Amino acid sequence: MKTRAAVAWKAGSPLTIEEVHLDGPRAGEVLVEVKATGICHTDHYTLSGADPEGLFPAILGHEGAGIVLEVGEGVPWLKPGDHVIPLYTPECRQCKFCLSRKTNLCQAIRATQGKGLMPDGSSRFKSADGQPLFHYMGTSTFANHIVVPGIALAKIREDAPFDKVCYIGCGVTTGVGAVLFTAKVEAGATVAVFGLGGIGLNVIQGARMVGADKIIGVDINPAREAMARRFGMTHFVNPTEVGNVVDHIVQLTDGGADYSFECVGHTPLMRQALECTHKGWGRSIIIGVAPAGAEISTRPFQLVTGRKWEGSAFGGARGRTDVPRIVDWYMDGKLKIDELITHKLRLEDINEGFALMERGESIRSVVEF
Ligand code: NAD
Ligand code: AHE
Ligand code: ZN
Repeated sequence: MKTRAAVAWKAGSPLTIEEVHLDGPRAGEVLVEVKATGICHTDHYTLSGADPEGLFPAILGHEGAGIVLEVGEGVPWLKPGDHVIPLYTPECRQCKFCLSRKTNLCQAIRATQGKGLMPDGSSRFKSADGQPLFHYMGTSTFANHIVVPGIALAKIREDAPFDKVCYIGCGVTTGVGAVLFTAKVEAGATVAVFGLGGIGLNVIQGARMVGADKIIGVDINPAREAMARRFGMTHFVNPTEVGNVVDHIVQLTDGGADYSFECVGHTPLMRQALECTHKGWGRSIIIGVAPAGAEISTRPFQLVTGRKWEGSAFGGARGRTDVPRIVDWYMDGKLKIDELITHKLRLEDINEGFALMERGESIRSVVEF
């Protein structure tokens, strides 16, 4: 079939809107009509050329929601008409990783996904002149129609609005899940959040959901303060206004935060996030994605004295199991999403979504098809 997509031809260049060819689903695969997609900073990161796994030409996008149109053989749990959220972290429920119960990082299709291909090693997308286009994160939600492995689709309730719950496909789940599933923050804890964008604000609302006591937000953009306070932040720190961010947070928290989350992808901040946690038990969770070649460092003494450095991908969520529950939390009013979607765009205007992010003017831009 033919469909419309925003194509990334090369690193650093704007996307172009094209009519592209899409082959139908093979065994284990599903054809989905994407109704809406968010633009996450990770799309920006890959488009910039900083992603060592970045491939071009490709169709980016990984924060979508849509409707199943056709189901290949061997996917009995889905049928045409089902509402779904594509999962860049699938859940096969059979691989060593899924069966371990210790991680959400299903590896069933990770190798081909990282090469921009479907599990059989081929692409379903071609440009109008027949050139194969790479898939991205197994999702490519900047296309109006996509083919996705069945294990990479979470079935969600039909009354959930696509233009809001698409954000659960990455940002909401990543932020809220890092608090609930990765860190398992407890009521009364003190939490420091570095970076108050599309991810960090969801860490803040996760911390509020579990009853954290002090929730400290750190951002160089003063415009983030008001929104973060609405989501539960109790203290705002602008690094350009305090001498030493680590000392400042240690003072605010009587010795250090119980938990911190880095939601920017900047290695000096990752160090600060670790070092502002409490001696003996502080845990710092890296969420931000740093550019190719970047490395983190700290004095090993920070770890010897009981702080723990950890990471979280897709909030530690098992997509097919947890994403439908997170959609319910939103529909039941336990989670806020609408306020974070600051801009709605047509596919033709998708480059404006990237520009708004660069200028720090948007939290989430959502493209509706
Ligand atoms: P965003 O652009 O919406 O937000 C980034 C925020 O960081 C902005 O508010 C910006 O002002 C702030 N910031 C930038 N430099 C800063 C600094 N030096 N000090 C303090 N604040 C600073 O981005 P996002 O969509 O929230 O994504 C954040 C990061 O999380 C990105 O690196 C993204 O790739 C990553 N991410 C990771 C996962 C995962 O599963 N681990 C999932 C989604 C996104
Ligand atoms: N390709 C990058 C890695 C990017 C990365 O860490 N991605 C996160 C999700 S970001 C979503 O916005 C993730 O899930 N990582 C686990 C995985 O298996 O990719 C690089 O640096 O190579
Ligand atoms: Zn993302």
